[in-house]
Amino acid sequence: GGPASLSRFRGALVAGVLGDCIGGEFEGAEEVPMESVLQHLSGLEDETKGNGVLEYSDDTAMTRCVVQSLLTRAGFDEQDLARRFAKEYSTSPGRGYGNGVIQVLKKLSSSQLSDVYQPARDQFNGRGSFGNGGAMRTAPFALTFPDRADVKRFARLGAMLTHSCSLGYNGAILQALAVHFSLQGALDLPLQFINSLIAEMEEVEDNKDARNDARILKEAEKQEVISELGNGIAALHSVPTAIFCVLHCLQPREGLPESYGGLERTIAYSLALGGDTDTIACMAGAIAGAHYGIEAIPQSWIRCCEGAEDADVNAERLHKLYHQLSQGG
Ligand code: R7I
Ligand code: MG
Ligand code: MG
Repeated sequence: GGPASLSRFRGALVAGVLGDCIGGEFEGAEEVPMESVLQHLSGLEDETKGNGVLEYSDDTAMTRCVVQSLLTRAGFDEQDLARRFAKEYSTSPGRGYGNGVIQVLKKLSSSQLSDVYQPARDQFNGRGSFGNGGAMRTAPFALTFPDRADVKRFARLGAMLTHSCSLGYNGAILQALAVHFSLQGALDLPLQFINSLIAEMEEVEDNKDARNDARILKEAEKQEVISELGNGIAALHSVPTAIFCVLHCLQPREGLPESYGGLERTIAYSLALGGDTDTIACMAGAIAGAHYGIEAIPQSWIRCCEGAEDADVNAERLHKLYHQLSQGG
């Protein structure tokens, strides 16, 4: 499809869900042989096996909140979104949320909260979380707002409800911009795609907070964050990885079945990296889905994943909203 076509919207939202559901199998694994990935994926196609449904995790649960909030409010409303996050967590607390963010979600449930951004600011001794939880749920902002300045502004605010460290919310901006550019067809010229992202992020990160927080992460790494968590739970260590997966898999790659198209390659490759596989595959899936469109997604995969059909329906609604907003100016 052309820029911002319905197929791209559907591809982005559905492939994000698939990445999460399919990637959950390997989350936290240190090394994942490609053979295991391909086995897992071919199991999805074998319907006689009756795999049942692969459940989605916090990545999709929170993305769904963002989608519902944007659709219901026809734009960004931090109170509404905060309420939805809190409600979703209290209804289904077992979706694999990060350890820190649970505190925020509990505080967001409190009715006498005057500033919805405050609980996020109190995280990690007042520095805020640098986790990738803001980035994992950010694609809907790119699928709602045609204007790039709006994508950046609302991706940032949406992430700040749980992630007030600049590494956390800037990761969300980067991921949203990647979906935004992919939706316009920018991955047809990969080098230009990367340069656009770098140019945008240089502007976003040109301030004291961003420079300061980058140092904090280096410090935290020394304090064994990485060895404790495995790679990838920091936004800084997963959003660029997700973008890399998409770029790397634009072409056929050795070790991956020739029958695979680019979207299948992207998901497979994301899983084989190990670490935060559900989140990296979710983010890579959203970017790749915006590029390849819904036709590139195997039906058998869609059938296996909880929430994939819903995502498809919601993609159509976002598509409508996006084009309404772009006409309204
Ligand atoms: O970022 P977040 O929502 O977690 C998302 C991840 C994804 O992989 C999901 O699929 C799910 O598995 O979780 O949750 P946070 O709790 O804000 O951050 C995740 C983890 O990063 C925390 O539990 C901490 O271990 C670590 N972390 C920090 N550690 C030290 N100092 C995040 N920020 C800090 C920090 O400032
Ligand atoms: Mg998860
Ligand atoms: Mg994860």
